[in-house]
Amino acid sequence: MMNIKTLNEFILDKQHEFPYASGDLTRLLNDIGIASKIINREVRKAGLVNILGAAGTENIQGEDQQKLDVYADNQFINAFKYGGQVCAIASEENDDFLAFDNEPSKHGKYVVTFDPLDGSSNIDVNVSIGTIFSIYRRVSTDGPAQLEDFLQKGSEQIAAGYVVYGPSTMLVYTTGKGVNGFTLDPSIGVYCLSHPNMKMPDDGRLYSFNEGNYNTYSKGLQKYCDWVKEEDKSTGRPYSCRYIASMVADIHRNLIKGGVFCYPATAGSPNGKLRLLYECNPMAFIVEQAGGVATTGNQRIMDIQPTSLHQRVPVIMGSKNMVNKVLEFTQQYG
Ligand code: AHM
Ligand code: MG
Repeated sequence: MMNIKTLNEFILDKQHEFPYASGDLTRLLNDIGIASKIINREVRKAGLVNILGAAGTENIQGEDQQKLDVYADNQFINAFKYGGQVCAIASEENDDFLAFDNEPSKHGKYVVTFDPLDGSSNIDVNVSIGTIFSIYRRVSTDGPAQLEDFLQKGSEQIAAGYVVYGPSTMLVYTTGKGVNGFTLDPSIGVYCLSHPNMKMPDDGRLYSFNEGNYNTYSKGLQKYCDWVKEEDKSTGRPYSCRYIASMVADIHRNLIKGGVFCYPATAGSPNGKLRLLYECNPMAFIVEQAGGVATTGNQRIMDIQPTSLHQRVPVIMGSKNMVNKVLEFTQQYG
């Protein structure tokens, strides 16, 4: 037998870590893996859309072409709707949450929030994009799921993860017991454990800010952006700027190499750009589980009490010492 641990085997092996586990979470995580492989197949054809038919038109087989983010959204909704474990979902693509009324899913004990295809500006230019998901236990007791099921703090997450569609496709997830990464072997269509027990370095030399917004940053962040460019041997400065504009890919790289990612409040978006429920909380859970820090600048991301589905929050996350350095500047200069 080859020394390969597949995602399915791994999830099953871990089931015993949860007392009274019924296998529901195991099935749910497996469903997410399958949906992500279907999305991956479409993402890999993205550049062919002009040949096969543009979004909103029919391709040469007479099938409707959907925009990739809508396609990904539908794949996940169907996976959850017919999976049986999830009673309701909320996603970036839908204004309101969606409570399933079919058997057996309407009795599912979980709700899921997700961003089906994040970094959408990168789809058309063949640059990495990602999927982000977050799983909670429903808190309402009967009938269809309620808004309160979704407005739970990030600290209540049962599991979270992301898929990055890069040169290879990787699924990274946590259930609160460390972070593990799986790479899709496209030849056999199986995710294989490639990055066991991922740990974010405490230090790094990469900073991931959209510095085009510099003029609208707070004084403290401007000072930090100036500081990273100074020459200083002892701290390895100047640091390198790395910014893909796909949150998943930026944080994935920083998780492996060490770095700090920031999407702060700007003049145009006083709460930042990124959404708490399906972008910041799941990525914060992963980052913290890997030993990093995720904060708004004033508060731990996962301690925020959400007030609405599509709420935005400023975010600074990454290597512990790098985030703390940013906070030194924001605390000193505001
Ligand atoms: P999207 O949900 O519309 O794709 O936007 C989210 C993305 C993040 O992946 C990324 O971190 C950010 O937007 C980049 O924004 P900007 O182009 O303003 O730097
Ligand atoms: Mg998004």
